[in-house]
Amino acid sequence: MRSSSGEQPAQPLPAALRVAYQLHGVSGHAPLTGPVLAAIRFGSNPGPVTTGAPILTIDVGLDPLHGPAPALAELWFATGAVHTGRWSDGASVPTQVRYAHDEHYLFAVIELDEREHGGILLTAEHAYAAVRRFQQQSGFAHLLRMWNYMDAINEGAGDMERYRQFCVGRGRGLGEVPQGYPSATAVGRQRSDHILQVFWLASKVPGRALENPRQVSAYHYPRIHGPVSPTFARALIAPDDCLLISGTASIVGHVSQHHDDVMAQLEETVRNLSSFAPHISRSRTADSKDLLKVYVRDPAMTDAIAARLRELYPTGDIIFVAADICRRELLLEIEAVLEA
Ligand code: 3EB
Repeated sequence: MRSSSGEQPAQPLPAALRVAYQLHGVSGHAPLTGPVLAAIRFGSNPGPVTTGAPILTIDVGLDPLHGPAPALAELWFATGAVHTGRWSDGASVPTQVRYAHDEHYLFAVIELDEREHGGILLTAEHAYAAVRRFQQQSGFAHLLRMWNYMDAINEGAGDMERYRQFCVGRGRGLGEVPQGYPSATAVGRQRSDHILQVFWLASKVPGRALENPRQVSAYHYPRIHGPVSPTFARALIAPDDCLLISGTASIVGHVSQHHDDVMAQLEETVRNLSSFAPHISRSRTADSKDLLKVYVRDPAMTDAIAARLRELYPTGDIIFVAADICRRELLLEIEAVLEA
């Protein structure tokens, strides 16, 4: 990573990762230009993506929470020419990976129908086994950031809860990751479409995983949270020095805090996010942005949450989407990209 020590980096640093939220029909967000690697589109009627170049489009069934729900897209800009493609494993029920890459970064997605793979555990196992095999031969060996969107994340009791079953399948499919885990998000859609959607950002050179001093590492959670621990890092510094913060909730140590009080959960979550302040890149410019995505269980709470967050992060770009969080007592989760 870029450092102030004056050492020469072993390889040239990739150009900075740039991310933007594009809100159609909302003033104050200028149209964005430049080659795009991937567009993640929210809502059931996503708007057009304004690019003529090859691009990976990922439509997620999470609804934006911005008043009269305009179309919302999250754009990951490319650092050079973009190539797109598809890859398939040889399994009897094949798993397809759609991807786009430039010289430094790769974005990819797997979408599997749970009904074809025998439930959430096996679907997650198939998806992650495919991630592993694809990554090994892709030329972009290092997982930086992963998102997992699924149906009914809190359905089922105890170890049968679907999130915990997902964690079992993910752990089995992915196996050991000696390079370290990526940062991640795992949340639930609020309307069923039977699809497990896994998408990720990877690179040719490794990032640097970070843990949160206020929290037990998820991969060391005690048994009470499920038979297989979640396999993600709390945050990761990408090769360009961009800080990718995982979905962060009101958890201290390994215990959920402030059950049934969304505003208290918000304050705790913000304290957790603040742990990463020492890792914000020193090479930031006036163009560097902070992007926050807030997953809100009860859409009626959006305005109160938004008012407080705009106070705390007046210059940040903040979007809100409706989602269920992976523990039923958790009412919100926030992920962030702090550009280098
Ligand atoms: C937590 O801290 C809240 O399973 O990939 C946050 C981010 C959470 C990622 C995952 C889960 C995941 O345990 C839940």
